[in-house]
Amino acid sequence: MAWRIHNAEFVTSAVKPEGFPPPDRPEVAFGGRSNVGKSSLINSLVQRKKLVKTSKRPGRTQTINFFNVNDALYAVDLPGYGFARVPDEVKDAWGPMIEGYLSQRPNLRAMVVVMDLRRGVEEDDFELIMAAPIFGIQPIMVFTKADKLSRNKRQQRRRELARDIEADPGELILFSSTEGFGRDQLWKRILYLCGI
Ligand SMILES: Nc1nc2c(ncn2[C@@H]2O[C@H](COP(=O)(O)OP(=O)(O)OP(=O)(O)O)[C@@H](O)[C@H]2O)c(=O)[nH]1
Ligand SMILES: [Mg+2]
Repeated sequence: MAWRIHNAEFVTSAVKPEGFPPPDRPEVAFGGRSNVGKSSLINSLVQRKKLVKTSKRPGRTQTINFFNVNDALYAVDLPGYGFARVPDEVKDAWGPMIEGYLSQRPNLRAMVVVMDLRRGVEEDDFELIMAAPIFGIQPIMVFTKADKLSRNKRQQRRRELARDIEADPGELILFSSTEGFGRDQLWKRILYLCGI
């Protein structure tokens, strides 16, 4: 596709609106459960293996991290939710931090809700999907780690999930950060919502 990544760099990390960069370009955020693969997904999108720190242990990303992509948009890596082993103070800080973010970013165009294809849409995910439009943001549902299922299982899962959320199966984006599939479909959707 025509969109090629010529520049992807870390801009800043913040927990409060005072620390966010000026809202001078369209922005897309990546939310989802802890350890689901949000940071890996961003690396895969920008084709930089180590731009965003990832980890086998849940709770790796604990602040809101802004990345400049092609000087055209910000990609924002959010800390994950829903993992029991994350310390209480981190859990308690999550809600206000995310709400502060969602309500203070006039340039935010899309929220990629990253889910595990095997687990599907869980309660916290559903809440985020429902909350996004309240802040005027379009949710994009992406199911990652799709490489962990066989081709047949993947398509079966696609149909099941589409039925669950009353969507067209073709609308669901199946993704794999390790194998790189789903990338073009996701970029297309992000760029469309960002008006690029
Ligand atoms: N097989 C496979 N593994 C993946 C994929 N995406 C992420 N992983 C692995 O899942 C683990 C978690 O990945 P991260 O990208 O750090 O997850 P995160 O959602 O950013 O996690 P937090 O920052 O803790 O919220 C790492 O061990 C990754 O290598 C994928 O598409 N396929
Ligand atoms: Mg992370």
